[in-house]
Amino acid sequence: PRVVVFAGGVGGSRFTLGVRAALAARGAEPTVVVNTGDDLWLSGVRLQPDVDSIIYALAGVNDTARGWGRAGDTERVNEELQAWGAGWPWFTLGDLDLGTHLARTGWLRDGLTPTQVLERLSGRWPLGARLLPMTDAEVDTHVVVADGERMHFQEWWTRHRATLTPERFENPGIERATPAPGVLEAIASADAVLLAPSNPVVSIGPILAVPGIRGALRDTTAPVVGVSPIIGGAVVRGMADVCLAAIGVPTAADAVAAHYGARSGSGVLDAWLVGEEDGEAAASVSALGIEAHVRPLWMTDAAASAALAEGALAAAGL
Ligand code: GDP
Ligand code: FO1
Ligand code: CA
Repeated sequence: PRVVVFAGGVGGSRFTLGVRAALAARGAEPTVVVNTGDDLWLSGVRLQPDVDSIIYALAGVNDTARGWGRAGDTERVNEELQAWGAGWPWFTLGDLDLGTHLARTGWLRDGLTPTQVLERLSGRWPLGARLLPMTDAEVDTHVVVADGERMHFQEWWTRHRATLTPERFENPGIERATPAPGVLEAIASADAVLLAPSNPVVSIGPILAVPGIRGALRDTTAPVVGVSPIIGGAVVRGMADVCLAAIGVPTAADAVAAHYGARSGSGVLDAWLVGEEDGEAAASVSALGIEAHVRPLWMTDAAASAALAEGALAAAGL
């Protein structure tokens, strides 16, 4: 079957690992549409945190404890950058990770598109998945905080740890962006589209905000199945609760489903996987016109991620 996954970093890569395993048993590989809203320029290089999280996780070279970057990385170059006063003092660029950024930046400067660069980056290890950026446009996520100050999402998160109350999230220029080549085609010809349990506001949000992608989800003949990133009324890790509050959505599995909406109405979901801890949310999800499936949602290891992916595929009728 042809399966498309929408994904951010940590939740996205854990879920993608599960989907890859579940599809391997069916002789297929997923196409993953990755959020590029987290991307930024720093010290002359282009970073793509969510893209790199997924590449590293699929290659098995990721730092699983920290949740970003390469396992066993060192920080010699970073110390030197800090000594020069370059980059951000609160932001660490690992030595191995910098190799990725240098390779990517060089290819971008050679004139390759982000899609072509990602194709090259995907060739080093057998990833068992096709990775596509959501768009080739630079539409980095900005956060506007209480006093009207605007900063890059990475500064808001890694420097301020989401302690500055966000007024809104913006992706400047996204209204003029187009989906990366292959994205609309993959959605249109899919047998299932899965929304990973990624941050609904700053991971799945930017993907859905690329003009044409939301419409493609509404038009595809494939079922669209989402997995709740909220378990027992709380985030597993990260700052999705702060992001959701900023857009007026409670940190609850059914509220996130309502935010995405039913495809039978004006939304994008046919089915929604909620945790066993949120069994009572299932009724309100069904009332939205979205099929609710109660499942264990904890991706604690590869087997749990694969079981979750099996549940999502089953909800899509695969
Ligand atoms: P980021 O880009 O690194 O922030 O990662 P994503 O946007 O892909 O995913 C972040 C979300 O993943 C958070 O809101 C977490 O609640 C969710 N998440 C992390 N681990 C799990 C898990 O094991 N199960 C579920 N259901 N959600 C998870
Ligand atoms: N997160 C941090 O909390 N501190 C860092 O210094 C940091 C560096 C970093 C470098 C490359 C990269 O791809 C990701 C990095 N992250 C870091 C993670 C990243 O900021 C976020 O956790 C995700 O973008 C959130 O989605
Ligand atoms: Ca992210």
